[in-house]
This record gives sequence, C-alpha cells and structure tokens, in this order.
Amino acid sequence: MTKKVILASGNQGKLREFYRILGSAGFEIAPQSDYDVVDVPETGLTFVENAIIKARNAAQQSGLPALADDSGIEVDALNGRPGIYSARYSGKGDDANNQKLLEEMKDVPDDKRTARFRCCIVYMRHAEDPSPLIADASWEGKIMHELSGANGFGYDPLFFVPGHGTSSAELSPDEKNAISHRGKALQMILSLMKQAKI
Ligand code: ITT
Repeated sequence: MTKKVILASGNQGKLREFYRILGSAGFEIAPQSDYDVVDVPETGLTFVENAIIKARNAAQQSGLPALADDSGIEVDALNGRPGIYSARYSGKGDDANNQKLLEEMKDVPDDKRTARFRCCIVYMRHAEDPSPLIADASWEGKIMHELSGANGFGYDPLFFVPGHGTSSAELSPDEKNAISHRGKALQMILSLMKQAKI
C-alpha cells in the first residue's frame, strides 16, 4: 500500500512544486486542506522551528505523517530581511511584497543586491515525533530592478538566477525544481526518508 503523507501548506505555489517532485516518489500526498487542518501561528524565530510547528499541527489534526516547508528570501543589503517573515513582509500578499522589496532596494547598487532563497523541509512520523527528519537548502541570486516573468510565485519575478541570466519566474517548473532551494531540500528529505526506511 502506498504511504499517505499530509502536506502542511496552504501556499499553492509551494504545493505545485511539491506535487511535481514528489509525484514519482511513491507516496500519496494530500494537502492539509483535504483534512480541514486549521493553520497554526508561525511563532518560531527560525525556518526549522516554523517548519516543525506546521508539520506537528498537520500531523496532530490529520493523524497522518506530515511534511512541512518553511522558506523565505534573505537579502544581504537588508541584513537578511525579510527572512522568516517573507510571506508577511508587506502584510498584503505577493504583489505588495515585491513592490515593497523594490522600494527598499531602490538605491542599492548592482553589486550589493545579493540574496538567497532558503527552504527548510521537515518530516514528522506523527505529532509527537521527537526526532523529525530535517533538510535545509539555499539558492543564491540577486534582486532585480524590475519584475520579470510569470512562472513560479512569491518573489520569483525579482530573483535573478546567475546561471540562467533570467529571473526565476522565467524558468520552467522543471528548470526551477532542478536548482531551487525547495528542489534541493526535497531531494535531501527524500533521501533521509529512504535511509530511515520510511
Ligand atoms: P505555508 O506556511 O502554508 O506553507 P506560506 O506562504 O505562509 O505558506 P512561508 O511562511 O514558508 O509559507 O513563507 C514563504 C514565503 O517565502 C512565500 O510566501 C514566498 O513569499 C517566499 N518564497 C519561498 N519560496 C519561494 C519560491 O520558491 N519562490 C518565490 N518566493 C518564495
């Protein structure tokens, strides 16, 4: 029987990327909305704390093992902001977040626009799992001067990918998953799950 795992996220962009990568991993993945999981406040001060909080909450409410992703963008010129607060940066969603970032970065020269996406993915066997599996990955890039591209979600239209010479919103889903923070963290968690015979 295929193992059922709940995905502790309500972010459609993340969910699309998870499904594409995990589609062939041999699990049956259910979004937490299938189980009417009520979101929990992300009170942690680190990506890993917030990922554990979300996975534990989904496992508790569904009775299933859970995967959660806490991610965000760290901008060097802003001392690492918005970081764990990336989703909540403007308080008004993705478009307003991007506008706020452009505004805060308007006087920052090209060589000081370095940034990275970070992603922490956690797997919990059950809500009281004392040793969750944890995978962490990052993706280096730069903040652009204007929005470009329509793929992806969140800050993708402003994230310049040096190896491609485009924004991450101009990459195809497979191109992004092959090199992104989330793609790398997902491959890592799959290999940890395999080692743990899950
Ligand atoms: P869930 O907690 O329900 O998963 P969320 O959007 O609140 O959804 P986070 O707290 O982890 O998730 O915030 C992540 C934010 O970081 C996300 O809303 C984007 O703004 C940004 N982000 C993360 N990964 C990204 C990616 O691959 N491309 C663009 N932006 C990304």
